Amino acid sequence: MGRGVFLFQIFLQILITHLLLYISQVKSSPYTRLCRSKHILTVNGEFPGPTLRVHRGDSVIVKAHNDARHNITLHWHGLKQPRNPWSDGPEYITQCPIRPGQTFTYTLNFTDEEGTIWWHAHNSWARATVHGAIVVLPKNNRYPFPTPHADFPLILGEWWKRDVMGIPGNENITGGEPTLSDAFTINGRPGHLYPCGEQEGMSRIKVERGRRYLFRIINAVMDENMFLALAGHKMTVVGTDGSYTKPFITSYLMITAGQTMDVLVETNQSPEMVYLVASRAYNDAFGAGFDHSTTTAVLEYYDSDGGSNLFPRYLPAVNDTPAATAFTRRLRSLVDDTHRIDHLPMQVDQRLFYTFSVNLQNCTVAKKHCKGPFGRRFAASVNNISFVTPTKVDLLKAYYSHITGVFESNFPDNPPTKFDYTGDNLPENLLSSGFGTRVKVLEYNTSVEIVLQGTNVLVSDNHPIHFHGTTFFTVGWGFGNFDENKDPGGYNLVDPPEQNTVGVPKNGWTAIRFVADNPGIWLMHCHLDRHQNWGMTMVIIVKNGNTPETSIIPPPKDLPSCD
Ligand SMILES: *[C@@H]1O[C@H](CO)[C@@H](O)[C@H](O)[C@H]1NC(C)=O
Ligand SMILES: *[C@@H]1O[C@H](CO)[C@@H](O)[C@H](O)[C@H]1NC(C)=O
Ligand SMILES: *[C@@H]1O[C@H](CO)[C@@H](O)[C@H](O)[C@H]1NC(C)=O
Ligand SMILES: *[C@@H]1O[C@H](CO)[C@@H](O)[C@H](O)[C@H]1NC(C)=O
Ligand SMILES: *[C@@H]1O[C@H](CO)[C@@H](O)[C@H](O)[C@H]1NC(C)=O
Ligand SMILES: *[C@@H]1O[C@H](CO)[C@@H](O)[C@H](O)[C@H]1NC(C)=O
Ligand SMILES: [Cu+2]
Repeated sequence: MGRGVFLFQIFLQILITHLLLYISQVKSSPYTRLCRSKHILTVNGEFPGPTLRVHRGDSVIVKAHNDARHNITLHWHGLKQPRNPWSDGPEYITQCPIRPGQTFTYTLNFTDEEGTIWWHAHNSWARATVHGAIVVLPKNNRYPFPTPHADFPLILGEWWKRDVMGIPGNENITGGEPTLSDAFTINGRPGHLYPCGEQEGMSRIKVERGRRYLFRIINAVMDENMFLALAGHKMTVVGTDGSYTKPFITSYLMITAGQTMDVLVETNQSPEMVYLVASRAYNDAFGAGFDHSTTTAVLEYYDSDGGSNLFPRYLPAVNDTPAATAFTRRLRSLVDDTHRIDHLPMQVDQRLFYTFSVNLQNCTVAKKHCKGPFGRRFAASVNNISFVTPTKVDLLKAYYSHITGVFESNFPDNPPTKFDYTGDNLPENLLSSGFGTRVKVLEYNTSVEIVLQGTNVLVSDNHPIHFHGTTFFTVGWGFGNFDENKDPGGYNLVDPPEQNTVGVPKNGWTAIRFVADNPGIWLMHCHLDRHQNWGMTMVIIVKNGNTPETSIIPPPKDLPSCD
């Protein structure tokens, strides 16, 4: 394929508690899937990329050397990055891209997270292939459950026969939907239900009988929330997004784009069968999902002589919103003598109300650029503002160096127009959004509640909303419009789940709380990349506190410049 070789190289060096040195060599990365070969952007030639294994409390230096022909940045999804927005990664938000030939050093301090988080590229659509797991082990390996025999990442992804780096540009040119992928994948492989899936090999997880394993499930899919089920075995959910949950047993998961789930599995079944992990989209919006595509991987006992494939008894249908919400409802934080949630604000200093809409812009350019519904262009917004990403300088530099004219500090606390957000047949004049680079500024240490309200403006769906720079507690959610008089009475202030990504229910709302104690510039966006590209993004600035210990650290010396 005459598309050139896209390589990307990264050196990992773990300092402080471990003196391990990981040096990885670049390799050319041709991959064949669905009987077609192409070159993809990878870290160290691997797809999915290498797993970063650390203990809570470690500091890690990652030297990211860009040996590709594309710009790149890396984001550490779920890592709080206290006082260090410089290493957060989103392009033109906290840094300019690392250009071909350049190196940038990310510093990762693992302070609060424990469990599974992940890393991915945060520029254009590079994260489709540039992603991997981050395993944060507890100090002294003290888990709040019996120590698992072993653990495995199960990374859900997507595969396109075409070059993914062309997708966002093309989508912007046409104004329509981005090209749908050709397959979902588990650990990089589509599985036996796709053309050529069986010949090209399935992802296989080999287990011993009579053991307890920890599966670290990551939804790295670009554009879908996912259902997942495992044949023959119960799954016990014990964590999500780098925090522990009260254990619960389930036969399926709904994991939104960007989330992680830690799941214990006891290998107590007969080795006479081969057990399948199966995953398909959860997508309840019109035509946006692709329905019948199910990715599979194999769970196989070492003493198995290869019996027949057992498919999970129950995997919810693509539009099964009740199944999605029944699962989500069960997530609760683990609270005991050693796991407290004392950073959950009981009193709130600032209440914000943000609407999340998919919009349509009237066609003001040539018709070939208006391939969305009704001959218009897609957009998406938060409080009716479609975010415009700067291109000449990143927001953090503009903020830190007092460069004016890059952003405005007037992101609205409430939607500019009140309407029946989740009503049917909403009036035409609600369809179009405004554009802008507006940020919300929070004083240091503010206790914040944000109600995330989904709307039915063009179409409603479950939007997986991801916050950088903080975790939050999901204290409530419901269908329809949030009722400020009634709904807070039903909040869970005892054991709400602590998350970095939450699926706002289709035609519903979610209330989250957090303390703004991490100074910096932090992105908040929908983790469905088409919505993010259309503008369903906003930025929060948390101001410095009064002391050096509560302020942003100075920029690293090798910070890339946009010039
Ligand atoms: C990160 O951890 C290292 C090592 O403990 C420390 O020197 C550094 O100050 C930390 N960075 C921040 C921003 O706290
Ligand atoms: C997207 O398209 C619009 C309208 O055609 C254009 O103004 C804008 O510059 C494009 N953005 C990118 C990133 O290509
Ligand atoms: C978009 O076009 C529709 C149909 O022609 C019209 O009713 C509406 O007012 C237009 N909206 C804007 C914001 O111009
Ligand atoms: C959104 O902003 C656009 C452009 O300013 C405006 O035409 C539209 O009425 C606004 N819609 C809502 C719901 O506020
Ligand atoms: C943050 O706010 C809490 C509660 O209001 C207060 O107890 C604490 O001292 C504040 N911390 C700082 C560093 O201002
Ligand atoms: C790569 O980044 C530089 C610096 O911001 C920018 O000027 C250039 O346009 C980018 N290249 C692409 C292909 O986006
Ligand atoms: Cu969305």
